[in-house]
Amino acid sequence: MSETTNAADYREVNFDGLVGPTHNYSGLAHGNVASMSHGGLVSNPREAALQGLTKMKALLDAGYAQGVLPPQQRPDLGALRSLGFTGSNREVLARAASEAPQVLRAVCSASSMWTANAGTVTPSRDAPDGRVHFTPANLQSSFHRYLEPETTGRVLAAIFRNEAHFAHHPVLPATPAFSDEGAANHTRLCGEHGDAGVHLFVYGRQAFGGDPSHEPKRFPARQTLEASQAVARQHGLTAAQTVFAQQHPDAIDAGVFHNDVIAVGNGPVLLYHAMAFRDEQAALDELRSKMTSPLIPVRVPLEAVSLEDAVASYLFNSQLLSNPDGSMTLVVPGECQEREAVWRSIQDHLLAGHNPINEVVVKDVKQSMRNGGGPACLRLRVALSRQERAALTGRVLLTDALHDELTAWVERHYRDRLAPDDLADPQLADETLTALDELTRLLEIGSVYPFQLG
Ligand code: SUG
Repeated sequence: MSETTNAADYREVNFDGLVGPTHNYSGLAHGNVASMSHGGLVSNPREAALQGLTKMKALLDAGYAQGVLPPQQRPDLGALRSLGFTGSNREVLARAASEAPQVLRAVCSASSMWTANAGTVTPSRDAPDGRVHFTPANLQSSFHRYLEPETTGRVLAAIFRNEAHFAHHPVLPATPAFSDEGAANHTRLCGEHGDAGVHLFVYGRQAFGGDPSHEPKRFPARQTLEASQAVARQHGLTAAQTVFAQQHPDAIDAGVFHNDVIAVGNGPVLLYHAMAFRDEQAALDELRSKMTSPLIPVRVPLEAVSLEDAVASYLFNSQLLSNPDGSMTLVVPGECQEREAVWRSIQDHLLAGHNPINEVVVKDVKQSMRNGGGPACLRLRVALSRQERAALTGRVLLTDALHDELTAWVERHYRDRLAPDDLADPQLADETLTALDELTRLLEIGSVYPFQLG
């Protein structure tokens, strides 16, 4: 942090992932109840991208700083070639469709839209060298997401290019012991965004020497303690700045595949479900002992919201945003209105409770929700000082004009219907490349895609 930067100069920027043109439902994510139950449905990529842009615009209009990150190149033809499919692009797609349809679906996934999994970010306020630190997540738990980090790293390095302000670390070894899913399992708690923060890393499993009886039985734990510790080390965070807490294994088995499906923090507030942590009291005690401002826990009990309701509604995958008057706004997905217990809990525990949350805004992100991605999954939070915001490369901070251009771009290029069989259509691959080439020019971020790099 430069000497002229003070706490009030910081703002949290939510960088939402633009939904890519191949958005589809392939049932790829084991342990993600929505993805598993919607596999095979026809998707609407245009509607999905427009729902995302509408959310971004609503938050911009409400006075929040909003950023945007581009989608990835899909189908990932390079991945198909590395798996032995040869010939022209058309031949590669046709062979993959007939010999390995599951693999084809995976290389078409638009999963990079969930930028909460793009990586972990430490604001300059907390880093020893005063720079913002980034580690792209290896996402090694599933093949379709394992394909993301290389381009993610290039995109982050292109936008946060200025070395005086931004530091980029290598992806952790993509092996189960260092399984890393990024900011979805990381929460920074602080007073104001520019105050010193404590970093809560939530893991599902300890790879080396962990007790197997503490692990989930049905679904995989996607984050290891070792991965979280390595990211904290890369970013120069000390023991006094970090808390490592284990996620409750029963929650993972009920479909809570990331901590951000059962808890969300902002400033000093930690909104969480009673089943979020294996040892709730220890996690809270350690947070309290390390934070410099008082922690405000907002606990939703199991009797009020069952794990099934939490997973179906994504109540905890909401965005919790700070307002200038000290109050907070919770941006929840539409599904919260459809579950009576959840909607009642929002009124009784959140709005009527003794905490800064005084507004709830409902947003429709149904296209993403059917794949298990709510409002919070769609954004990567980056707290930036005024100087750091000025040092960004490209047109990535949303304005009315950029919103309108992106909307027109989606309307020009996206299909309004994509069935699993359409993924083999070589025309779709061509359309996508044309759209992405235009997008990098529109965002002024330079060449980030494999097809642009040759
Ligand atoms: O990794 N779904 C994603 C959803 C990620 C949500 N992110 C956060 N909770 N932060 C996943 O499970 C489904 C794709 C498909 O089935 O087609 C998928 O990858």
